[in-house]
Amino acid sequence: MKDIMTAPFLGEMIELTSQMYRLGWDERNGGNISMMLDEAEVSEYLSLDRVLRNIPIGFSAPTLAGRYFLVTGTGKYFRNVRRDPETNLGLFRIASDCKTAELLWGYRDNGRFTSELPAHLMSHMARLTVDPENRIVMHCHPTHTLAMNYVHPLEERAFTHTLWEMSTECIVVFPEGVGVLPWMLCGTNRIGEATAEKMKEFRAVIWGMHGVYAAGKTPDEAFGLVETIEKAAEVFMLTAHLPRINTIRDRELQELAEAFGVAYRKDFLNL
Ligand code: 2HA
Ligand code: ZN
Repeated sequence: MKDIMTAPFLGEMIELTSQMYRLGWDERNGGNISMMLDEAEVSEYLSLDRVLRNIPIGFSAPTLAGRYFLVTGTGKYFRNVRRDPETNLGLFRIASDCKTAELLWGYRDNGRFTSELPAHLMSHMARLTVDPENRIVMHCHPTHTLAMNYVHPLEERAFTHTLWEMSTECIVVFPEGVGVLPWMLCGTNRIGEATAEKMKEFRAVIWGMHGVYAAGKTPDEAFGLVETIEKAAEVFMLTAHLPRINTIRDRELQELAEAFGVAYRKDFLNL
């Protein structure tokens, strides 16, 4: 058995949490990440029949039975993950009852997974129906995206359109737009269900006045989505109070999307 501290998936999780913390996206215990792993890669580092603890997940995840997840811990700070991954992260398998997490490694201080597990696992289930290769769901509180929530209508079409206008790469990076949810109580199955519903259509979902969820096949895809949204939101916040004398026009956004061959939300443009 190889040492789990050398596992590429663990290294990737440490990089993600450290970089997100440094970018100011995850103050204190803000944010959470779930990474779906293949049984074959987990079995190189852990004995699959050595379950440390069973933890109820509080809902049923029927299509995830037997799937493995590396997930940040509840109340844990992203900034501490590198120093002590075994306390701040956990690796578990969803049991055959679909309602229990079988902990194989981590949460060493008797901790448990993020309070946002419903939104994570429900989002994984939703993304897998539209993209069988989806592996990552991440949640964070990027500063400018959050700021924009207070001064811009929380409406999918308008929010997406503004982001697209703020930087040329936006429509290419998220041609399907961004989903938007109103403010809702976090940590509940209800916000999990609402997020998952949006995740069938969008890889990025704004949680009104809270933060963003993003999904992807790889950490780069999910991270890149948040980065691009946050950059556009920053440009918006830097310019929102100034007279706008230039913009990328809708026919130019269309030209871009067509030149890059992406399936974009035509109905989000005024053509
Ligand atoms: O606790 O970000 O949404 C971490 C959070 C909750
Ligand atoms: Zn949050």
